[in-house]
Amino acid sequence: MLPLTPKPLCLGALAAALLTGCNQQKDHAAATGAAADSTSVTSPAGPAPTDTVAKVGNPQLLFTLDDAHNTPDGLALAPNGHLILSVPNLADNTQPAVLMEIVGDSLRPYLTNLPVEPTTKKAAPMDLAFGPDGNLYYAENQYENSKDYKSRLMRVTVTNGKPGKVETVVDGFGLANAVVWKGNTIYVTDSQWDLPANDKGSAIMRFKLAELQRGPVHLKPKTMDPHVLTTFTTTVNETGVDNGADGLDYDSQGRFYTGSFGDGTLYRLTLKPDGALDKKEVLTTGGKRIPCVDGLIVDRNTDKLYLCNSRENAIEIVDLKNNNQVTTLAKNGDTDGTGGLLDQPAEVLLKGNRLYISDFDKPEKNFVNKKSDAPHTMSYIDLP
Ligand SMILES: [Ca+2]
Ligand SMILES: [Ca+2]
Ligand SMILES: [Ca+2]
Repeated sequence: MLPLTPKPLCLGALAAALLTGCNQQKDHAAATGAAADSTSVTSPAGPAPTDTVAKVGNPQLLFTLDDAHNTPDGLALAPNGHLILSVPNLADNTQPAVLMEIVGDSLRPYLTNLPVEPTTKKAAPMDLAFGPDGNLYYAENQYENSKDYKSRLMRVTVTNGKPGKVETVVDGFGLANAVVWKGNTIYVTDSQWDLPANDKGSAIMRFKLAELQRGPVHLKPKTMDPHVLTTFTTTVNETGVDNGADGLDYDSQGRFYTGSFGDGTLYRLTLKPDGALDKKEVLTTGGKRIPCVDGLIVDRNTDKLYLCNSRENAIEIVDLKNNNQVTTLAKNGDTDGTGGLLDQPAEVLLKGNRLYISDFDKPEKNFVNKKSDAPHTMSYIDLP
């Protein structure tokens, strides 16, 4: 893959510049040898980012986004090799949520008219994944807008790489978060699936493609809905966060992994051949205790699990073939994201040897990251 050039020229640029101008600026600069475009702002206002707590690794700047794209989150690899990025704009949701497309080293709009949920009047796309039908599915986090089970699983019909209509395929989630397809089944974490006797609940749900093709599924909140594969309980700590199961992926043996955002517990799930749950284990890790798990991905060539430790502003590697030994790939202090320093990573995606990182930058209490701030950024790390 070609090396990616960070785009400092786009700092603070207007939406129009973000959507159409960054690559042109770069191409122009390259063609003319100009060091900078005179119309661009080259540095953010205010002091340089502090990074006094820790610095491990060397994350690089992938993109700088403008204020209309203030909270990047989910990443999906499309069949054509492009990446799709969700931007729920939860830090400032006066800006409509959108999906964007990463092609090579450029970023462009993909879908800017996502259907809003009728009662919250917001769209809130989180993780996303392409199904075996070639369509794109994304989970919604409406929990920030309503605690009343308004989150959905949505399907974007994709034809020749182009998005078409967007439909609800499942509703009634508390906080739909991560999605992953395995065969003809999509697995979805709900980070706020509470039960009558457990207000610290979360769950993994699963749905067969054929069921989603028959029309919208309506979950039954506060029940063990038949789509629930298994549930979890968050042990609330000094962050006060009770969100549970978050990132989700599976290893080379088909075993699933999820982690709790609120307390950092990592779980391994083994399924029976018929898809029912066989075993649910708490993963014992070596090296360090991870206090918070957001997005994660398993490299099934190596069975190394890469996860976003949102609270500690770090990317951790869990070596599933080596006693779940944890090593920190990258870690920064309280930054604004300038230059690609981590700014509360939420999602990772591996393509080739490049780890793409979304900097969510929307902190909770007692997180290393202290505030949502410009610049809004994506980072990357090229693995050895
Ligand atoms: Ca809850
Ligand atoms: Ca930032
Ligand atoms: Ca920040």
